[in-house]
Amino acid sequence: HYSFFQGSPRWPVGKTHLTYWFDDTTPSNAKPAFVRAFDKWASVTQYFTFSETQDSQSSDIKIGFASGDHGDGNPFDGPGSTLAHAFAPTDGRLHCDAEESWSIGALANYTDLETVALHEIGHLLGLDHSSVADAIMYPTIPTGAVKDLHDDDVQGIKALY
Ligand code: TQI
Ligand code: CA
Ligand code: ZN
Ligand code: ZN
Repeated sequence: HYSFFQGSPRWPVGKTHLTYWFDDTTPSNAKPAFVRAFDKWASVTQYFTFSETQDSQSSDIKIGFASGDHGDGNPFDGPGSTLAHAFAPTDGRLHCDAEESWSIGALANYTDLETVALHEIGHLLGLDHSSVADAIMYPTIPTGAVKDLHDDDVQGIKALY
């Protein structure tokens, strides 16, 4: 079953459009994977819409790649282990560990960026981890085919918004 963060933080009532911004550490081929992940959340929630902005100041969500200590108190740890993290609403920061072997699409020995992006966007929207093994918010990285959102993820986001 899905769960929320302590206190169920969420984006404000009426704020259904969120903008995202890629900092200059984001590889250009990573962007379409994020765009697909945002589109998946938008289509299942029928609540949120997302669009890219070039204006970091006004952006709701800020995406970047970093390695080691990158100034937010949650240092990355080199290849493996922690792959990415995102903060609960309404922080909006989403960071990927630049030292991972990322792939666009499932590939043996690589981590599929779109799957991780789907999971981290769930955190950005207010979902904590789920106990349903097939849910995107389940705290184990799935292997093989790129995963889609599960009914449990959709139920969770619909319960929060
Ligand atoms: N990063 C953890 C995660 O996103 C960081 C984390 C732990 C976290 N607890 C949290 C973030 C609570 C927000 C709220 O879960 S990770 C997976 C999964 C990670 C893990 O790199 O370990 C995915 C990133 F679910 F597969 F384990 C993406 Cl999909
Ligand atoms: Ca790592
Ligand atoms: Zn970080
Ligand atoms: Zn997680």
